[in-house]
Order: sequence, then structure tokens, then C-alpha cells
Amino acid sequence: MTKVITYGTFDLFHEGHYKLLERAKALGDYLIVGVTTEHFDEARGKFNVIDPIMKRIENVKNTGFADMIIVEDHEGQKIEDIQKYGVDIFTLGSDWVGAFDYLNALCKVVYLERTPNISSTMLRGSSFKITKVGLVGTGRIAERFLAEARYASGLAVISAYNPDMESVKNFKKNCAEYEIEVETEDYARFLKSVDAVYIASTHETHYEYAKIALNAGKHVLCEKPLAFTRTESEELYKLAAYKGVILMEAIKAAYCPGFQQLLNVVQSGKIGEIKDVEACFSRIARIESRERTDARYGGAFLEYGGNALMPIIKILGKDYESVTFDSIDNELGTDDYTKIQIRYKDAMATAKVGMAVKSEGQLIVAGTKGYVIAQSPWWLTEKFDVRYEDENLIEHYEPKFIGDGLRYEISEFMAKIHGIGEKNYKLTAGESIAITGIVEEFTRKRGII
Ligand code: C2G
Repeated sequence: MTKVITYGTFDLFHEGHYKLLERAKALGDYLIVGVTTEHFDEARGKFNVIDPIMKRIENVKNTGFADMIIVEDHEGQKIEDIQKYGVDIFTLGSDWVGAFDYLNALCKVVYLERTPNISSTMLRGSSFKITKVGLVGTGRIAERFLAEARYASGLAVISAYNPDMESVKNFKKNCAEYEIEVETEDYARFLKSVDAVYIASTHETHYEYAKIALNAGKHVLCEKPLAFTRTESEELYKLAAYKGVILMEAIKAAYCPGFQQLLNVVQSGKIGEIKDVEACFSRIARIESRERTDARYGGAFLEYGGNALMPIIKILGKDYESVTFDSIDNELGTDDYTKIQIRYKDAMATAKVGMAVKSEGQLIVAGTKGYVIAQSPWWLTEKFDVRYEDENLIEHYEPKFIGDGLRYEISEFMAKIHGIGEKNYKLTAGESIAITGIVEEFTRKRGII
């Protein structure tokens, strides 16, 4: 009996998939089909899969060609499967020519001609209207957004808004290749040209820009801090719900796959009850940067606080009992370095942020049985360990992370807009509002608002 194996995502099942499976089956007597998990697809840079895995399996099954369906969830699995199932022929479409020649050492490799003019990517393009995105603000982060948006599907960044001519001049110079229209006068006019906005302007403008955009029925991805007061943040989420549009706070780490895995490990009970979370985020900012020159809204906390507070709120929850701050200030009166102590009924947490003080950017979650440590820079969560009293016992995790991480956040924003994927759990409105609550305590205490 000749055993054949093939793999695929089989998203939005189409004729190309059908013909491939038909010919794969004809290569032998028994066909095994490996269907990829969402996690594996995300790890190999496919963020845009629409059908859930059960539906994709069902579609493969309905062709009647597969004698066995398996799930593919990690790199290197093909080698395992071929040996495990005694496979004679490995086959894939001709878009993969050469990529799997190394499997010739184990079995015969056959590339089948790809069916022309049909693909999941094409179908994705026609199932949704492309979301036109506008950038509010034209600083460094807006530039990074443009570069990363190319890896997410379903959107086109078409315009930008900023009344600051100096910043617009730099943006036009640095981002000429993207051919973005820049509006410098009329925010309402700019909003008319887009379906969604990414707000990356200065902190104090986030709330107003977000509110106007939501009122105009636009989806909003807003940089942190979303607002300076809890009431404002609540108002924005209520407004988004009322208008039936998406509002997301852009705290990048929350949307990264590695961080999700870390949360799962923490919540699995492996390290017992959680008693302490320590998160540090520091970056020595350039002397001419806004966070170092703005005497009112500059400083480490407003710039990086959201990053360090996010894992605390995700792990210990929204209902803290008290928050205290301690800062080292500079001559402008903004904070170079701030420690935030948060007390919960049965646990505590510390967040440390620095823009002119550098420290180890790690995340430690301490429990009654052990602890999780995500090594610097934890916010990418490319590696973390679970460690115990017995120092010989270490479980090491190395989740995949691609690019600078923004593409995960952008993909999540698009998935929400298109109504695909899971419910909103990566950073909920409640968690984002709780983070704003801490921002409010800081801004009030220091007389910023
Ligand atoms: N295919 C085809 N003709 C098309 C489109 C796809 O023959 N017009 C084939 C692909 O070459 C592949 C299979 O259909 O062999 C499944 O395609 P995808 O769902 O796009 O999966 P892919 O990303 O190619 O997964 O481990 C996963 C595999 O490496 C391949």
C-alpha cells in the first residue's frame, strides 16, 4: 500500500485545494492530510486565516479523499509524521517547489502543479472590503505602523493627519514610498476618507481624537494612554459599543502570541497561587524626544506605564486595593524613572518604567509553587521559563515572534473589524479602563490634569 501525505491550511476551501487533494490521493492508496492549527499558522506568519480549524478539517473531510486527517501544530512535525505513519510520498503544491526537498531522505517528494487563478488570499480579498486606515500623528510609531501593516491583511493605510507641519515634513521624507495623503488642516475631512484610524499623536490628544473618530463611526486603534481619566476611557468604550465600531488600546505585548502563552501557563496553576508580579520597561529616550522635552505630558510613566501595567492587570485583575508611585524627576519636573506599587487583597505588584534610567526589562510572576520569568525584553515574550524551588527543574518556552510585534496588534484590529476570530479577550475594555484608572491616579497626583 502506498501512503501519501500532504499538508495545508485549507482556509476558505476552494477548487485549488480540492484538485490538490484529488491528485494527492491518486498518487497512492492511502492519503493523510495534515491541517494546520491557528497557532502554527501564526508562528509561520499567516495571521489572516478566517475559518476555524474544525471547519477547515470538515471541508477536507467532505472531499472524501482523505483517509486520515491529522493536525499540524509545529515546525519539524512533517519529519515525525513521515516516520510515524510510514509515509511513501510527501506532496504539496508547486508554490513550495524546493522547500521540502530535504524530505527526500525519508520518502519521495512530489510537487503538484498549482491550480491557477484561485487562492485563499484572493478569496479573503473579495470576502471583505479592504479597510481604509488613516494615521493620526506622523511620528516614529506611525512610521513603524506603516512598515508592519504590510504584513497584516485586509487593510490599506491611505492617509495621515497632523497639523504639525514640521513632523509632516519628516514623515513625507521618511515614508515617501508609501504614498500617503497627508491632511494638515481638517480632522473631520480626513476622517471622511477612512474607515478606521490608528491614533499615534501626543498623549494629551488621544481622548479627543478617539472621541471624534468614534462619533464619526470609525474604528479606533489608539496608542496608550488611551485617556487620562477612567471616566473618559469608559466613555470611549461605551461610545464604540453604541456606534458598533471597534476600539482597541494599542498595548502591543497584549496581542503577541508568546505573551498569550505565558498567561496560559500562569493561569494553569503550575506555579500555584499568584502572589507577586514585577514588570519593568525602560528605554533611554533620545534627548530631543517628546517624552524628554515636554514639561507637561512627557516622562517615563505616561510613555511606558501602559506597557508595564498591562501584565499586572491581566494576571492579578482589575480590582486592586491601592496604588502608590515613587519617581525620580528631572529638571523639567517630569519623571525619569517611576516605580508603581499595586496592592491587591492577596497579592502585590510592582511596575518600573524608565526613560533616562535603564534596568533589566523582565517580567516575573511569583506563585506559591514556583515562578515564571520572561527574560528581557519581556514584551516581545520570545522566551520564558517556569522555575521552582528545585533549581534543576526548569521548563523553557520559546514562542515564535515575528517582526517587531506590531503586526499582531494590527491583525487583531482587522480581525475584530471583520468580525472574525475569537471574542475580545486579549485586552478587554475592562482591563484597558483599569489601566487608565492607574494613569488617572498618577496624573492627578502630579497635577498633570
Ligand atoms: N494549492 C493549489 N492551488 C491553489 C492554491 C493552493 O494547488 N490555487 C495547494 C497548495 O500548494 C498546498 C495546498 O493547496 O499544497 C494547501 O494550500 P494552503 O491552504 O495555502 O496551505 P499552505 O500554506 O500551502 O500549507 O505545513 C503547511 C504546508 O507547508 C502548506
